[in-house]
Amino acid sequence: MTTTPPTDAGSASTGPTSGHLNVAMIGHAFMGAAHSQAWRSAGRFFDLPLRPVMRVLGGRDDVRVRAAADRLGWETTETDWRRIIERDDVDLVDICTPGDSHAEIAIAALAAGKHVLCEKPLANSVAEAEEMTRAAQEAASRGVHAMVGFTYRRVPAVALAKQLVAEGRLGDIRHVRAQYLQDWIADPEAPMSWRLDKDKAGSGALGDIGAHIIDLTQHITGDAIAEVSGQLETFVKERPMADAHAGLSGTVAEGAELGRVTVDDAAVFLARFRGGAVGVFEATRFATGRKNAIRIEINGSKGSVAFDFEDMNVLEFFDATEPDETAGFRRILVTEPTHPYVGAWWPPGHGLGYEHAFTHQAVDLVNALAQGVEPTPTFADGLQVQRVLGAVETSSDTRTWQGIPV
Ligand code: SOE
Repeated sequence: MTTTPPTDAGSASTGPTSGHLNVAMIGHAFMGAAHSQAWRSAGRFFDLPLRPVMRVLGGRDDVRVRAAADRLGWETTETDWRRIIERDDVDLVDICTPGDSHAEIAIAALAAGKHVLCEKPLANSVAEAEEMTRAAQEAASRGVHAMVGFTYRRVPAVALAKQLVAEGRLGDIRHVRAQYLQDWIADPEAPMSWRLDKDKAGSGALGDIGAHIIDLTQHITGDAIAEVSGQLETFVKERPMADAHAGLSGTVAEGAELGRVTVDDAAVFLARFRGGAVGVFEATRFATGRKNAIRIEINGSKGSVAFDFEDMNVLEFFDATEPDETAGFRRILVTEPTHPYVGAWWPPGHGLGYEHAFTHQAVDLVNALAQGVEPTPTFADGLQVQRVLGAVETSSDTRTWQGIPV
């Protein structure tokens, strides 16, 4: 099962250029909106072998899910995700719910023969991620595929950094320096939300944003973290409860009770990579003034790259093989049509934003499915990141270095 015949052609699909990919999405908050715009725009800016059709949106509250479907462009709605995976007119299930439901939905969808795109982190625990990976591997043998949404891989400057490393322009990698800095809960009065509840989210800054820099650094370097020594901290232990459907900027109800924060506010760790590089990682929601600063610097024997998402159309590159007189970090404006993904968009210098990486993710997923190849990052990649997250937590609890099983 991969394609559905196009309804307007009135006959069975005759090849990869004529089919549709019927998408169902579950969840319609911040990530749901980001994924919706990706499904809307992917086939309009990129030449795709299958046309994504936004068939059905899932959400628990009928009124809210209908309003979201109208706003975001979905044809129909369902209030029970189980009905979604039973539908014959759904080829792919896009999971944009909190982490506590990822495993159950993904495993059931794969068993029902639906491809799956699952938001990061893959799961709330290593055990769940292992189960999901087993389900994905079994499904792959039936031609049904699963992908985890480490979206920032598809930012053009990040893709260019990976390309430079793969071409050997950095030589042997020695240092990995990675930070993911936000400040949306630095104010102790910022409301309690599901992202601060361990049962819902699995962990705090560590899993929500630390997972991104773990994935990004491993992706760019092509290497894997071998061991970690970590420290987690929760600065604000109780917060006023938010309105029921609060997102990142939720509001506090009048006279709200206090709720207990059960996750980390900040996570820092040292890492050793299998290839010999050493790494320093920091993920926090308390870096006042930093809104979404994903900063990655990688130093190799022949050069370095540096990236900051708050200036996301730029990649800094230092080529140590150039003469000392003229060598220096250069700012590459990653907006040329020859840069990864950029050719489908605007003329040089016009720049892309946060949402474009989600579109690129949808494009790569559709292309992989049409070609019958495994889309990446796979659930196995998501599991490996989950193992690093688990090791950082154990390390922080036990004050010991922890190895990451292969
Ligand atoms: C919240 O911290 C969040 O929305 C993350 O969950 C996303 O993965 C990241 O893209 C932006 O910040």
